[in-house]
Amino acid sequence: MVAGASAHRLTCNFMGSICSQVVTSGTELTNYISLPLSVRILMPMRPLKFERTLRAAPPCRVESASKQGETNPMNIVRFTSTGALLLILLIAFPLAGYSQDTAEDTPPNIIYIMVDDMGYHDLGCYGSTTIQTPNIDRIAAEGMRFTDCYSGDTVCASARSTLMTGLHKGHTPVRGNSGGIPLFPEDVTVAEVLKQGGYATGAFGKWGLGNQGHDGAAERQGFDHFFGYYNQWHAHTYYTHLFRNSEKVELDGRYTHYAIYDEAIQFLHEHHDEPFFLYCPWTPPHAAYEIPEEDPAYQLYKDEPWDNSAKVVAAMDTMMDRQIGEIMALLKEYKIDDNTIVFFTSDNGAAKRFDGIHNSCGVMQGHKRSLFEGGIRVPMVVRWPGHIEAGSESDLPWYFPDVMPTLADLAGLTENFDADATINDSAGIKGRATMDGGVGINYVPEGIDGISILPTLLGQGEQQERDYLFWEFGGKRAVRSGTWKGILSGDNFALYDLSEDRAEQNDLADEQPEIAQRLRGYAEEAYEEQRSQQDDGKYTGK
Ligand SMILES: [Ca+2]
Ligand SMILES: [Ca+2]
Repeated sequence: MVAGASAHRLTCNFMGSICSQVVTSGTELTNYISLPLSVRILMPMRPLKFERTLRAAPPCRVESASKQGETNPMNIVRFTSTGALLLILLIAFPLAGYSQDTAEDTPPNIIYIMVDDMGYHDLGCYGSTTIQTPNIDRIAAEGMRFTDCYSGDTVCASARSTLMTGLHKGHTPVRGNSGGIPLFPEDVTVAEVLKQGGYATGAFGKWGLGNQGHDGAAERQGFDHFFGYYNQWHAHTYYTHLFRNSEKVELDGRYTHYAIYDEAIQFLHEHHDEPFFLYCPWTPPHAAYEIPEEDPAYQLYKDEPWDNSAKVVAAMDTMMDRQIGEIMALLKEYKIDDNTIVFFTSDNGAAKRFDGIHNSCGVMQGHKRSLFEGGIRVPMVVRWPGHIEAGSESDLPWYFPDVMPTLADLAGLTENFDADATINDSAGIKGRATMDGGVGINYVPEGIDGISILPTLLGQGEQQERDYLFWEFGGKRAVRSGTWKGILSGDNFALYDLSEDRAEQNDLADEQPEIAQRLRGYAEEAYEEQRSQQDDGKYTGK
């Protein structure tokens, strides 16, 4: 290459023993010829499709070195001659034919961490100045932060039902909050979808959708392994027994969340070398406000001039942040950091606002058990290096029912649709092909309320739009459409413009009658009568 001609950068991701090497000259590149053939050529922000058939790897991206791109420094191969470029392409493409069963054909691992009753503003990356969450803040800095993400409900169990089924509160099977109202066998969960896609599935924390030994139990709803509380009333203390796949486990006074965390880590150790779905519906900072006094996170806040619940909530958040930092370090240790997508969120708004201390809901009205923004808007940060742009932010309104189709999309489970297969009789849902005469369910049911938000996460493709998001609680209904939010309470319908009025102070229903009428129509159409909300056994504390 003549002097002054632009150099080129070829960005590749070589897996296996060579993945951490940085090559600086064309000469050294020839060393790769004799290396193992498990090679993946993978681009940051590349189109995403995990096909399960042999196919050619996508071509490497070649870009001018004078245009400084945001590439992963670990995977940069630099060279300065077109000869070397041709050599690399010649090397790479024959190797690409051997990419079957390598990471190229492997869907990403999925970690979904959902803490309990954490407020929208209780993280540094959402403006907290009192609660230290450096590791979660780093997930945001290295991934995408959502400003307008919502839970599917304003309390624990039904929020989990919307998350697990892709159905909003007007359709989802579990609408009550006793913790003992069960999912039925025919209800399709996120875990069942991913399990049919070959994922190892584990849940560690608070289930809330059926008691131990019943059909709603997590291990009968797609999870290979569950450890924690089945009934959320059981989760109102951190010093009790737990359950592992419905078997009672005595902890002899150990803090339950430590045990839950340890078992989640054990799951990672056991499944790091295969696609896994690690679901962590962790219980902190839900009341009771309890944490071992010797925990470093409590020590951090013990001398603050706050009431004790404010100290303990902060400590619980910082404790989980520390554990999340350990999980992220473990992903790096296992070299699965770049093939693991990590979600962090809260299951509903803050249980207490802590105004004047943490200001957990900021200007938003309400808190847990309210359909105002303070009750349903939640933090959501998502990290997947090389795929989700670092430090990005989105104001897309989305919520828990979107998780199932999004994760299925991530896992490449959106092919082979069978519109005629009936897979959920009670909900009248038709959808994807079934296995074994409809017992095991393949893929995402048609007719769910959620949509995939993968195009937004990846910054590519067209994000599907929809008319509205829907919530119901205590006889009130709420909808969001664009920046408009409406709340139906009895005969009264209030309309707010969230772009200017996140506090929902100014009812514009009279000023904007057409918009109010449209949203009220959504609120009325979205709700269908619930099926039996009978507990499968009242929680007895046993
Ligand atoms: Ca909750
Ligand atoms: Ca099921």
